[in-house]
Amino acid sequence: MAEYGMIKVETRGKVGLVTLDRPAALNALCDQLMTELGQALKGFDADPAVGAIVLTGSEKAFAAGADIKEMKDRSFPAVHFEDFIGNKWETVLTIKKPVIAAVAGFALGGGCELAMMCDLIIAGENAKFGQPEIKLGIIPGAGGTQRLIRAVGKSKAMDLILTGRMMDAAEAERANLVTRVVPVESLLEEAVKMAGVMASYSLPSVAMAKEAVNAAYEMTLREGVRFERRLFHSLFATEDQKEGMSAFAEKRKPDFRNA
Ligand code: CO8
Repeated sequence: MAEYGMIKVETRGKVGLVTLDRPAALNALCDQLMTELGQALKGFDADPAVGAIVLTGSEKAFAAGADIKEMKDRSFPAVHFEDFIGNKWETVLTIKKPVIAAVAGFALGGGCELAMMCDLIIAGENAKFGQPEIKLGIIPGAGGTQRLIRAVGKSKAMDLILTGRMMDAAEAERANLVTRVVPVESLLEEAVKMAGVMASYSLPSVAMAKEAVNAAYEMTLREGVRFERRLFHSLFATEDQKEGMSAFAEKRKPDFRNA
């Protein structure tokens, strides 16, 4: 497995695990870290032995945001011309396998945005989410204003983005930003267990289910339902659909081949 400087990469069964590992800066998301993260995610997506991915940080921080020290002297022409954040930050959106964000500690600014780009978030009890960019004289730049409102609604999104305050794990669960909250000690185990369940199914159906749910962000209901129907029909062309339904009828466990 490739060696990285700011992340750790390993597999647990059929689950690919990426751990952000820049403790001295609370996993601030600098250029090198985002480059490495993109490479690792693409590597797992291409690896047939991996069926789902967990992205996590440390107990203290998932990620405390984009690297402020790296950004602070950048000019408007430079960030505009290179489309600062651009593809490098959005690699996670191109991954076909499920990506679970397991968040303990701070998920702030770009860290919260990165978690929201994943397919779902599980939080440790000490998690703190926020979009504090307003305190720096900027606004969220990696989708925060758009994804937070879709997750938590307008009032809470405005509250968080305009005050820059942090929201704890319990509030994030009530607001539907996270699917569930677990003790910090069991966060990784729970996330890997959940990813393992996803990885046990037929990859074409898992990838299409994820694609269809994510499409709801960008389509009208009518378009989305039509899109879902097309994907649903296409799965009848897979061997795994025959296997899954035959196994049910024969009262046995299916043997999915991702085919
Ligand atoms: N960037 C760079 N360094 C950071 C960052 C950061 N975002 N966050 C923490 N660090 C560093 C600190 O500077 C400190 O380094 P050093 O020891 O060398 O001084 C080290 O990490 C530890 O941090 P603290 O001493 O501050 O730790 P505390 O426990 O006292 O406080 C906090 C923790 C509250 C998380 C605090 O560090 C903090 O407020 N951090 C900044 C949070 C923030 O404002 N995040 C938003 C950044 S802007 C952003 O994400 C915009 C995204 C736009 C899209 C992406 C574009 C690329």
